[in-house]
Formats: sequence, C-alpha cells, structure tokens
Amino acid sequence: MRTFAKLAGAALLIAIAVPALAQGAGTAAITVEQPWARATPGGAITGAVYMTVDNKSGTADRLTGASSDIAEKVQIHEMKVENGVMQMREISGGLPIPAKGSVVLKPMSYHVMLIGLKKPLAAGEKFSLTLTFAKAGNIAVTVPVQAMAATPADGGMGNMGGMQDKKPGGGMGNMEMK
Ligand SMILES: [Cu+2]
Repeated sequence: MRTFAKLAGAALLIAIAVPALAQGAGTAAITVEQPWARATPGGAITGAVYMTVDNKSGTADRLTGASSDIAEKVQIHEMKVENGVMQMREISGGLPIPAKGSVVLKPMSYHVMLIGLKKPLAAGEKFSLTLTFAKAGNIAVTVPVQAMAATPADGGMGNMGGMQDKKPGGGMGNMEMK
C-alpha cells in the first residue's frame, strides 16, 4: 500500500507540474499547451502551428481565429480526405473545443495555418501567435520552431527541387564532336 500511495503522490505531482513546464498560456478555462511550428524551407509562404487546447470549464468554446506578426493571414484549418485526396481547408465557424475536454492540433489534422509568411520559419526561433476564442477571448502564445524532420510527413519534398536542375541544353549530351 505504501508503494501505491507513493505512486499516486508522484502522479499528482506530475499532473501539477506539467502545465507549468509546457509553456502553457491562457485563461483559467482555456489553456494552450506545447505550441510548436515546423521549420519551413526557404521561399515557403505558408507554415503550420500545432498545439493542444485544453478546456477546463464546463462550457464549450471555439477557436475562431488567430493572428501573428510573421504572417499576413492566419486561419484555422482541418485536413480531410475528399475524393481520395487529402485536402486542407478553413474550418467554418471555428474549431469546437468541448467542455472539460481538449483538442490536439497536429500534423495531418487540425492546424493553425500561417499564410503569407514574411520570412521562413527557422528551427530554434520563436514567434508569438494570438489565438482568438469565442468565449475565452484572445490568448497569446509563444511558438518555438522545430526542425523539419520533426515529422516524416514532408519526406520527399526535397526531390522536387532536384528535378528542375536539368536545364535543356545543359550537360554532356550537348557536346558534339565535329
Ligand atoms: Cu492548412
């Protein structure tokens, strides 16, 4: 029994400590935990931000929008398979955050879309993002940028650039012997 009591005590401590460690932000009702963005390749004009939104209140809320100095426009997006093709689009009416529940924004799922990036997102940098909730109002979060390898979803993107290196007329095939 003593071991169990110890474990329960430890679990309680972790539960208390985690919100403080996770760079959370927000009101008593809504907290935003572990926000992060994926680094973007040079020239990219869009980026995505992920996080966990926790609602401790007994009232449902909605994430209706966001803004940031680093992008011209910020939208709340979802990914959906339509006609066998994965597509993303803005969630009309905002992303519902259930009462006493949480919603995870993650790659291939809900995300905050940065449109018109003013500069690429570089790993190790941070930027601020203001989230707007229907009931909780504005919540500002600091978003750390993680390396592109954070998820394998982008694997293969690098190949596309390489294919355009073959200029017509360039290369050995053009050398003619006279
Ligand atoms: Cu998107």
